[in-house]
Amino acid sequence: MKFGKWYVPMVIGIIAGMVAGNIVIQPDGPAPTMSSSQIASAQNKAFVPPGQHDEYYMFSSGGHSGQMFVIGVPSLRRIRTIPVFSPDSATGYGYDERTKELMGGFTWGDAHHPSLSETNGDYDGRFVFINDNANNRAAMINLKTFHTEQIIGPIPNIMGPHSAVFVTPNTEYFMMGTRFSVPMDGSYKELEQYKESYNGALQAISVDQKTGHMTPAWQLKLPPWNFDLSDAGKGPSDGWAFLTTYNTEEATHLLEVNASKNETDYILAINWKAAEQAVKDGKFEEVNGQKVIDPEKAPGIVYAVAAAKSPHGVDVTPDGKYFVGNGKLSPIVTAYDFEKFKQAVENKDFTDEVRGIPVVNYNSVMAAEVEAGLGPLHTQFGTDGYAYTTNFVESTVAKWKIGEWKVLDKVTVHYSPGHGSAAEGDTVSPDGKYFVALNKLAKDRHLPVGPSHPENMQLIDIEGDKMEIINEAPIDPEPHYAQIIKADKINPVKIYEKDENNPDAIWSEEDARIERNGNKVTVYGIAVRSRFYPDEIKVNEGDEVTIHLTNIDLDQDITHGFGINLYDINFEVQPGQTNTIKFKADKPGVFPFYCTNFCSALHQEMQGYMLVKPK
Ligand code: CUK
Ligand code: CUA
Repeated sequence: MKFGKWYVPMVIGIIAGMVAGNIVIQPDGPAPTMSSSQIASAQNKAFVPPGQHDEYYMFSSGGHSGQMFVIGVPSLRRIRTIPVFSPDSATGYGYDERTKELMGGFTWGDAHHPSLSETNGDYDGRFVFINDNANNRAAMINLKTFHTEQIIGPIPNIMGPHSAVFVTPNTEYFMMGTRFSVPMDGSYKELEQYKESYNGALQAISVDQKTGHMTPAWQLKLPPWNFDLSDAGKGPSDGWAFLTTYNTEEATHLLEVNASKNETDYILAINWKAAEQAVKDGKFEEVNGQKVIDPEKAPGIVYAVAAAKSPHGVDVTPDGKYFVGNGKLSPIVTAYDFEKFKQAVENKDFTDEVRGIPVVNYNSVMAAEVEAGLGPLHTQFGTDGYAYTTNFVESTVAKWKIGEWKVLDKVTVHYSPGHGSAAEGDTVSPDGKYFVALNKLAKDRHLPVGPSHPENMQLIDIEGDKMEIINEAPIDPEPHYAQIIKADKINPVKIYEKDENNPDAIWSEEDARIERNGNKVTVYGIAVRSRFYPDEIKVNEGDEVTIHLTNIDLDQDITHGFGINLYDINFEVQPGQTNTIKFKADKPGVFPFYCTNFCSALHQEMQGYMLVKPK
């Protein structure tokens, strides 16, 4: 099998670099400066004057911070951090009962890939989903409130759902492929039994269209390969999902580079509608409460096609006609023709079968090999068939065109881009205009802050023939992937609607009270500029205390906080919101509580006392 003209010495260089753990080839030294005309152009295009809003929201993964970052484009101003998998004392996330329960006892997560809900393959601004690679979880953020509303997991049988999440064109499902293989029944098996007893999987999670709530639907059992970034088909390829694998060697010690031994790995094409049908037909096994489909027993679901050495992301073109695999250890991006792929499947034009998975004839379905550069990782799309691929090793973004299949322009970024994100760039109708390179290293691009530097986002104007860097900003670790959506698609609520039926809520100071039942004390309180009612809470040492607090200030942006000194408690109530905390009054003494969130000129006066009477 041949993959076009390879730069053999470069490939060897990349692999040698990978082995040495030294794949970053940029020299240290001052960052290149822009010319005055470039600066003028950048100011003109990226400056958003005070008081004006950005044209786009960018939802970025917060990586191992466990959170999601909301950033304005083109200003690159960080507008909000949405706490998801880690506690956040600034918003009280992880302290009150609702969010404590959401976090399920974990204190961190590794959020990689946000996925905005779609209707007909276009972002619809309802929800955004994100995966937790560390703890096999998935979260849903409601874009009406920008709150994490649901977290599911740890989902049994799967491990490290990294190649996730990606939604199907009408958000029927979002899917997560696994990075790690494990014994799928949760049992103990030695690594020597890896090939027989370990499996990867594709997890499908169904989405309630009204609420956005998630339910694990089924799991597709896959060989013990590691799966990388995936995408759902659209248009003609709707009904299919694509995953790359980079460990067809089935290696357990990847650092010995035995996972890079094979000249080719695979892209898996998965007919998820056939998988859905298999579940309806009862062709699954129930394992730990999950419906597990074994493709060897339900053929017609999984196909493989060769891909250049250890591919990274696979992306589907806006028209759904091609899926493109990014070579990582090979300098090419391969475009596969989906129509030809379907024909090859129908004609059984297979060259091989691996673990019961038919391998489709590469030469029948390959449309083009684009020489993108060193270390191509991910591709996004613009208007008129333009595509933008991040090259990690050579720190560039390459622009190429579907159909022409050659690189038309390249821009050097600083440094080492992982993902890139174009405006609506993975939908059926990308906007063009902007591309943000999510660079893994900032090095000397910003003021030095000690040995470790932030990551670096660079905004590239992609409207003209030549790409132009017009803005950049540091960002905390780690924006793996981000999606950029038109700002007018999102309409958050200004206040929580008054919920008269919530038994925990009260709406006037007359209803404020403290109830005692044995050693259980329940406080029904309100926060209103600038007092708490009640503002004296008297309990006995050892009491089980529940505090329901409602913010009756039904005014935009009047959020109150509630922190208790030395009790490790702090939470917030947004306008119209009721939140609850429960704790044991196990420390006797006098403990002030106060509003932690600035709310008025009398914010400093907004306080009270909790008196815990010793036994
Ligand atoms: S993976 Cu490709 S660069 Cu987590 Cu999205 Cu990081
Ligand atoms: Cu209420 Cu500060």
